[in-house]
Amino acid sequence: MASQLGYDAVEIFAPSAKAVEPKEVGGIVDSLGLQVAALGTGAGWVLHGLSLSDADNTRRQHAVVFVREMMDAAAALNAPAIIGSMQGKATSRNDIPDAVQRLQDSLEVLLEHADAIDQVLLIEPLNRYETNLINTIDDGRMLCRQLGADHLRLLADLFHMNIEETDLADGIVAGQSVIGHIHFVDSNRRFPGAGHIPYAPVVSAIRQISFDGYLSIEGLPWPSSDGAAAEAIRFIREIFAESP
Ligand code: LER
Ligand code: MN
Repeated sequence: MASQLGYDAVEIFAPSAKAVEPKEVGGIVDSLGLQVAALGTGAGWVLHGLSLSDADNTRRQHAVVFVREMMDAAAALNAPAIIGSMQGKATSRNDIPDAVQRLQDSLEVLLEHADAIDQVLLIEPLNRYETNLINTIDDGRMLCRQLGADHLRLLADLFHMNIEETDLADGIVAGQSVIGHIHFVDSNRRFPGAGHIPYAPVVSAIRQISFDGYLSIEGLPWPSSDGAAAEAIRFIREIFAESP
């Protein structure tokens, strides 16, 4: 369906690295003229309760291994892995600085691996209802600066940004040097065009920073998966043609 609709790539959300057989997935996307845009690691949190900021060192170690295996599966498909909900959250306000430190420690290990396999790792700021660690593009930029890693980039998700940023376009421009991937989705998490994000300034900002990564549709399957996929690419073509 993605290929028929004219998409360049698909983003994969898999339950674990074992579920991604790179030869099989690579063969399918190759045969359809598609790429893999990214591989999400959120199942580590959703299905296994793992997080890179866990206060329990053994569990945190499991989270690091889970993400590292995902990074290897992604790299075999020439794609970056995404750390979104796997950043975890602090259990109380007081625990935030320590949790951020634990996240940084985990990321340092993973970024050494990213260097070794020469593949980007994406970290995604999430809205306040999902984490209290990395919420904004600014938080993400600070993290990038502190870690000083060659292979760390930000994933800018318009749904989260709509909740946390003062201004969507300003956030994108501020993230110019670090944004490597965009979740192009509307305020209500439906396909772009189905909510109330003003897209013209967002498109201008994306052009202004000469963004050359993927605009990935992480939208709800509304009114259906196929309907959302078809409407999203139609809207993207229209809005990019209209906003030169
Ligand atoms: C993942 O890309 C994301 O946006 C998170 O909200 C998942 O919970
Ligand atoms: Mn997202």
